[in-house]
Amino acid sequence: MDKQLLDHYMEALLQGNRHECQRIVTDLLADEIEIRILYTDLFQHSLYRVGELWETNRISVAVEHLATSITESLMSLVYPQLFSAEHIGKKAVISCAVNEYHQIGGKMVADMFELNEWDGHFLGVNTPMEDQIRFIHDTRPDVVGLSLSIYSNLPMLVKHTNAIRSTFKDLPIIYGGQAFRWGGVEKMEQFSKTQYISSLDALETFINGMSK
Ligand code: B12
Repeated sequence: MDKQLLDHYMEALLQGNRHECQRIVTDLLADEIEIRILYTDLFQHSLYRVGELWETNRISVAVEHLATSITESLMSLVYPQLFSAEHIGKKAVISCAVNEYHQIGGKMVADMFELNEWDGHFLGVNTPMEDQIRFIHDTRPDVVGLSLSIYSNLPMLVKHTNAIRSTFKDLPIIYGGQAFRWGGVEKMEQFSKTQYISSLDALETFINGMSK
């Protein structure tokens, strides 16, 4: 994506200028930008930048919250495209691991399933394991996806996976999220039928393979 546009968007985002951010996204959608590119090159890129600014005390928690909420509202601009996709009867259940409050990545993953003609059920943050297992039991998905942003939550993800595996022996489970930048992939892939997926690009390849 054009650097000047990125800088301009970032400036508007940090100022809380929702209208300008919306105008930029609406223009990109009118130019038929791929949703995957919009999500990673604009939304993810700017939120990672927000994280760096926050970590180094150059912006306040209030500004970070504002940028996050603007981004979440902009994702809904994609929804007309999302909901017009045909459905092929495959289902994915995506949620954040227990104790995880970062939901945008998981939401993007659920949207990618929808865009690829699946039902992408997103259960949000910190969903209790028992409720998630009941939901899986009721909906019988073809795959479950778990998102992890905080590396210290890895033991919860192991516990979460154990709980799913004890009831659903063959259900494919995919993992993702930036916690894995600090390790943990081998630990999760010790479980049968599990896979770490590092990007939305790799996720599309996975979905295409599962759609056949
Ligand atoms: C917004 C934000 C918050 C918000 C989240 C609100 C919300 N509605 O989601 C709030 C305020 C709740 C928050 C809280 C905290 N946060 Co925070 N947060 C962020 C921030 C700025 C943006 C997160 C985001 O949306 N990123 C954009 C998305 C799109 O990126 P993503 O999550 O990586 O997702 C992509 C991929 O990873 C992948 N993916 C993600 N999930 C999955 C799942 C599957 C199945 C697959 C296949 C792929 C996949 O696909 C996505 C698209 O490419 C990040 C900065 C950053 N680098 O992201 C910090 C960040 C994640 N937070 C951090 C921290 C430390 C915290 C707190 C501990 C702070 C505190 N002291 O309280 C708490 C922890 C809360 C908790 N228990 O979860 C650190 C984590 C560092 C670490 N070592 O783990 C970061 C990196 C900031 C930093 N630089 O220090 N945070």
